[in-house]
Amino acid sequence: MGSQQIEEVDVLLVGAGFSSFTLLNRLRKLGFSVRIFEKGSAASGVWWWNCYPGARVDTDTPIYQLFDKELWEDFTFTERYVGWKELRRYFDYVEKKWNVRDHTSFNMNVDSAVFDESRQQWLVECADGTEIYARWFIPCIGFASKRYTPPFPGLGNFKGDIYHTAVWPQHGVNLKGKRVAEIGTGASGIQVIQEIGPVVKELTVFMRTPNMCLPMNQRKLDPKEEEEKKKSGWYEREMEKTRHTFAGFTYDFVQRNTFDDTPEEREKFYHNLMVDHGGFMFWLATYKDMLFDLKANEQAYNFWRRQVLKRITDPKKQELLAPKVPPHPWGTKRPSLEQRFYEVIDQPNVSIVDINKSPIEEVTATGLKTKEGHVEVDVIILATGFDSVTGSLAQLNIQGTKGGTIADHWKDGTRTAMGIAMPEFPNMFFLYGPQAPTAFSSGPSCTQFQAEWVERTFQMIKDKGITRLEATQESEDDWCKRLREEWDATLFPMAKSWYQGANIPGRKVEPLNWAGGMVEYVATLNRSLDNDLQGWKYATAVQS
Ligand code: N01
Repeated sequence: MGSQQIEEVDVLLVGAGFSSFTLLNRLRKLGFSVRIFEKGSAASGVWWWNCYPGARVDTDTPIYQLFDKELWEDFTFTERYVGWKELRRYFDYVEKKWNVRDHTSFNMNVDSAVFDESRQQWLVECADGTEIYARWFIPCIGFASKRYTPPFPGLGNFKGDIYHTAVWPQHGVNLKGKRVAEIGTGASGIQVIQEIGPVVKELTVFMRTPNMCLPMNQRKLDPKEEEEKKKSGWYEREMEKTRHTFAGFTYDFVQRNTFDDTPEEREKFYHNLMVDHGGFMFWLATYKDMLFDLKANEQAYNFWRRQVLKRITDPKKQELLAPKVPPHPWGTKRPSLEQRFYEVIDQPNVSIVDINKSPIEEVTATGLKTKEGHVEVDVIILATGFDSVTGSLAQLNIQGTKGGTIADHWKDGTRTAMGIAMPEFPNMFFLYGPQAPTAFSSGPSCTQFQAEWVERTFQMIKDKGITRLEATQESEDDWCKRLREEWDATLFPMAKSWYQGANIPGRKVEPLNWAGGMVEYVATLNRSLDNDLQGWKYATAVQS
């Protein structure tokens, strides 16, 4: 195809979820032409792909949405923690209200991008051969778009159905009365187990690490009450709070250490967080030393364990799900929010195979074989997660100015400038990706704050007539150093978690998320603009 026929835009956004929607609205208001390419056939990002039974958010209403009064004034969520179906309705609503569809092409699987020095533009190509030139290229593909399937021997021989939670069939799956094997107890696994346990005939959970789940305390929201809250300014106040906390939630660590309180005070405090409030408060609104000090952490684990044991009757399951000795410090792997998980897994039709003791030796035509024997099943559900955080970007063939791809740039370890850009990849930003607060934050908050920074940057691009903007090597070096220091000060390195890539065999184990908190992250981003693009090199139309 001749270059004259290729469409040109100012900005190409990849992925149709929170990040790209908020950017689209901001950048087109500044006068840039913007286009979204989305791989799926509708918007909603991860909620398009992860439509498995029970999939829902772990952030409370009203902060799991775009922070825009024009939007929340006319849309009221019905639950404290929203499910995937309602999120899809929400994205539909935003699409119409913001006229997103005119700017979006669906079923566009971007698989390569090359920076064309002569034009100072990215040439982006999709799997179907569609090409587009974009001066600015912004992948908004999140941290969980490359699913992970462990190479279980014989998986291809299984004659029943196999489903991965991250590509669940859009038409749903009827599991009633079936014998099901479920592998994985991360957020997806926990949600699936508690949802399907009551309807399947037999459920066998193949578990490697118990999840230290927290009660979600889910509830329906009263529409009238929500309207009142909107009128009273509560929604604005909640959204404002997210700007001042470690993880972009509405709550934060207290300014006390664990042993500042007496045992009785501590018990009462923990109870209030975990049992009365529920959600992530026991993780993110607790004593400020919990994720830094092992002794403090032990106190949290012991309280958590006592609560969980009350809900399980089977002694074997008790020890597997809440062992005396924790597999890692509490909260250093993502705790999942559960609704009735412990009661469901305690049911007689649900069994657990500890695959540390009895690894999956083989998947046969009719089931799974371990040292304990052969389990016959009709369906296998893989809730085995993702090549998280870096996998989304590294799987694309995005080539920088020195010819290497992002995967090449990261061959000795992940490197970014402020978790938003990289040297050698000019005119490219990425949101909700590696080395940002990403997995240590509420997604809509993180993307909102990054998008605000991108908007400010584009205002500067417009004002100065910038045609090329690239992070400096010093900026990347500095960020990697700071990122490592923040990480090493915490207990996170002690868990074999996807936070540091340890879930993928052979992958380098390294910090993939910024553990220094949202406030410092946003301040760092803003400092670079306040100091006249410190950490960036740029060219203007006249120079280029
Ligand atoms: O993935 P995971 P996920 N053999 O990686 C196990 C977001 N999310 O899809 O812990 C056997 O957490 C693995 O075991 P182990 C959210 O941020 C949010 O559940 O490594 N098992 C683990 O149990 C979330 O945290 C929601 O020992 C193997 C499981 O598979 C993130 O996405 C809902 C194995 C994978 O868990 C990822 O969640 C869903 C093997 N070879 C997802 N390899 C919300 O609620 C892996 N496992 C918002």
